[in-house]
Amino acid sequence: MSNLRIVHLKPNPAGKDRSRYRIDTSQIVAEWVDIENLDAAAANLTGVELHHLAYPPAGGQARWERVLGLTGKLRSGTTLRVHSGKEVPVAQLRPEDAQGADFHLFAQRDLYVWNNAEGDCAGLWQRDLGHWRDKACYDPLPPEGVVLVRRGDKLVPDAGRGGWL
Ligand SMILES: [Ca+2]
Repeated sequence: MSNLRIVHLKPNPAGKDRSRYRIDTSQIVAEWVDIENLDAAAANLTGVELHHLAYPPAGGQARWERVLGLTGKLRSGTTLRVHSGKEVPVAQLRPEDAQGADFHLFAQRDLYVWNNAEGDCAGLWQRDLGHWRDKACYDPLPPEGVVLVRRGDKLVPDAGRGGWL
């Protein structure tokens, strides 16, 4: 089993426009998740889907919802960043959204993905084999502008610069 791991997630970009009717492109791509291949060999991404927990508008039980399907291979030790929103050139990303990843993919929908109020989980579903490659969750109300980092099964605010990354 390969070691494909959800390592960082920025669910609540700084300065986000909270109107549901005006989507700001530079804000939406500032929401992202990093997937790293920690294995010594390349990881095959074909058949792997990124999912998150969606909550019905009327309330009730959260369910897994597909964000997008991945394809291709991820080389050993490299990181793929999946941004919410439609594709923009990497040069147009803010520095903090461009740096720290080797490859950038976009969910290609004008929708924020990662829940703020309810918290959320990121999951890598291996569709053809019917099992999870990895899963990690964060608590409700993540701080604005903060990159959550992986600790065990959770994504949490970084306790201190440099110590863990
Ligand atoms: Ca969000």
